[in-house]
Amino acid sequence: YPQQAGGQLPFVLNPPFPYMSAIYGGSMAPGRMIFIQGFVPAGADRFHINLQCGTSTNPRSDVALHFNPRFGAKTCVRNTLKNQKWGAEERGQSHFPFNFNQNFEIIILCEANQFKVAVNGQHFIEYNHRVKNLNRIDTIAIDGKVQIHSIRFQGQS
Ligand code: 9QG
Repeated sequence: YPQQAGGQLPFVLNPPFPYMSAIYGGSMAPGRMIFIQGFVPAGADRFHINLQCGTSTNPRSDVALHFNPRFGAKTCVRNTLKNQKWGAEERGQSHFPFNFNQNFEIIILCEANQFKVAVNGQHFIEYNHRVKNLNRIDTIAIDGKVQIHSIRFQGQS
């Protein structure tokens, strides 16, 4: 992979955790994908992947996509944080694709009007953009009870 100004690479192996980093290429854009490979430890309660608008914790940056598997409820909550307030949660799902002691691969694809999320090679959910200016979505953050093995960025804008 070519080294970019700033030293960022489109592939990160065994990233520091909790993880917060710039989205490779600058921001989300239609056609861009993020591949996240990880592992759910036994007894995990929850983890989340945030695609967000900056790195600020106080006040909190807007979160365009909060993707939040919860193992108690076996539900994957999706939401957006705007002006430090959560909106309406989306919880619809055909199945809960995560299990204790199992590896997973999450693919987040950005399209013009929505994100599409696949888990383990199978389409899982769509999420209509609530942060409409995709240029603002420049940061990925991951936290909670999960191990992250790799993060890879793909696709041109
Ligand atoms: O609980 O739900 C998603 O709608 C909240 C959680 C919050 C989100 C949110 O407390 O958790 O999952 O970033 C957060 O604030 C996290 C850790 C109604």
